[in-house]
Amino acid sequence: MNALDSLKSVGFDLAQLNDGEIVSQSPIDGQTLGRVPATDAAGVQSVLERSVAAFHQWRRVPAPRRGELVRLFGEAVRRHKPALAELITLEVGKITSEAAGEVQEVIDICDFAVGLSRQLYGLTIASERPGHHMQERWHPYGPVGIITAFNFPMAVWSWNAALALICGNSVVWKPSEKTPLTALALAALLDDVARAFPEAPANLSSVVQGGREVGEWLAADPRLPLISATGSTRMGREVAVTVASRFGRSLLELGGNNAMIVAPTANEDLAVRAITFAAAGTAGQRCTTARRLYVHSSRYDAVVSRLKRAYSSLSVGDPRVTGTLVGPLIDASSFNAMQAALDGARRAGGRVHGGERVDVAGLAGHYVRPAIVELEKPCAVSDQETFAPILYVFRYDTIAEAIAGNNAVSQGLSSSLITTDLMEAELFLSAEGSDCGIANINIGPSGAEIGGAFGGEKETGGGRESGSDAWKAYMRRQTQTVNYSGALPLAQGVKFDVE
Ligand code: UN1
Repeated sequence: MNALDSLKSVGFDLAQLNDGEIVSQSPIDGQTLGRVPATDAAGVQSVLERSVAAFHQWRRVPAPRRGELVRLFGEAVRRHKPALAELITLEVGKITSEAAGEVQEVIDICDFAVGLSRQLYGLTIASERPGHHMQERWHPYGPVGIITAFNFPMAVWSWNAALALICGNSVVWKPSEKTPLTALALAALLDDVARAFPEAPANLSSVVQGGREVGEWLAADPRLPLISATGSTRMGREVAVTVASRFGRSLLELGGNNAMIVAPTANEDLAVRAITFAAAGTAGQRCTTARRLYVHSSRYDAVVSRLKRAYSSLSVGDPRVTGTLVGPLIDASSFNAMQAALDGARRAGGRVHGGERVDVAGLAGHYVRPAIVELEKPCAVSDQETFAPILYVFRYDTIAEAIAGNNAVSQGLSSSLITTDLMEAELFLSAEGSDCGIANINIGPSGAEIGGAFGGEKETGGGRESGSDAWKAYMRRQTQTVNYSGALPLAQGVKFDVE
């Protein structure tokens, strides 16, 4: 199947792909998959107007009915899973299994949101005044702006959209300009389901396409009380300031620089597999990718030499081919950024293994051998996130030193410790341990399930999406006090007697 067949099979009108400034190019071979028009300022204005109107209707629909819409959408995604996964592979270059895994995340969050649609619980609170009761209620919040990155072109939108919809909000999506087609395909499926759903208003979900300026228009517009943005720390910093300046709420999921620690008691087979998937999988293009590795001195030589062996046997190439584990980087600038980081590491004294271009017969994409870089100590490039498969490896002697290393970067998304020592594991998970939003034992930092809250601290932005109580970000909380006493006792014992 090609991209157009995938789009057609989910009911997308191909006439929309004729022309436009945004060109979807497959990282597999550089081939143009389609072109879509960028939404201009007037277009964004009218989308927002219609999205507000949709919100005003949708907030009146009972939450479990809103959940039913999301259930039907999840069913549609299930039916079209292979075509959607194929489109992710074509537009982002993920291997087939990982692309299918991403679509599965969409299905999983829909299931989660359906259950949640009957569990938007508030609290009842004991009032200090006789004949009064207090309660908290959660109300729909408004149209939600969702800005997503290229690397999870379906899952991250769905984490936001599935929750936003059951919470009674409309959604406006600005996908990455590198992945306009996956967005259109998924949005077309939701539109189909919504059209057949009696209570769903038109324009419940909209897509606006374009580059940075489109994101800026969304961030600046007070009609979007919540902006959920996933991407670089640079982008998040701008969005956060713009949204804060109008007292909007932002939910940010920005860069990660995730570390793994291999402790003296680690199971070596498990460690090598976990590291290789976390660092080289998805061609190093997950927010949760392992980018730094701390190995205990007693295990360093064995672990690093096994890792080098594992890396040299990784099959790099066409992600559509069975057996390929590492597909292409998204584009030339990503390849250049990777080479620049490796040069920086060499200048800092790092020993680089791998990282070179891999020629894949007949394919003009940017394929690389994932790199391992042995460093004596952290340096400028290992302190920053380069969105490519580079793993910086350090030696450590005490767990305190490894935890300090884990925490010594400005990002705080995910972290992991490979150990069979209970004390160390508990220390890592304690208040003195990892400072990240996600901390794992005996699995890598990537590949989180949707049931937990997803996000991180520090320059990762502090937002939490997906599972747990992340839904609260998509609603407004109202504290309500009802007086059924007939008298008017004031709180704090205040007297204010009026004749
Ligand atoms: C991302 O890279 O933006 O935990 C999301 C993971 C995936 C999601 C990553 N479930 O690796």
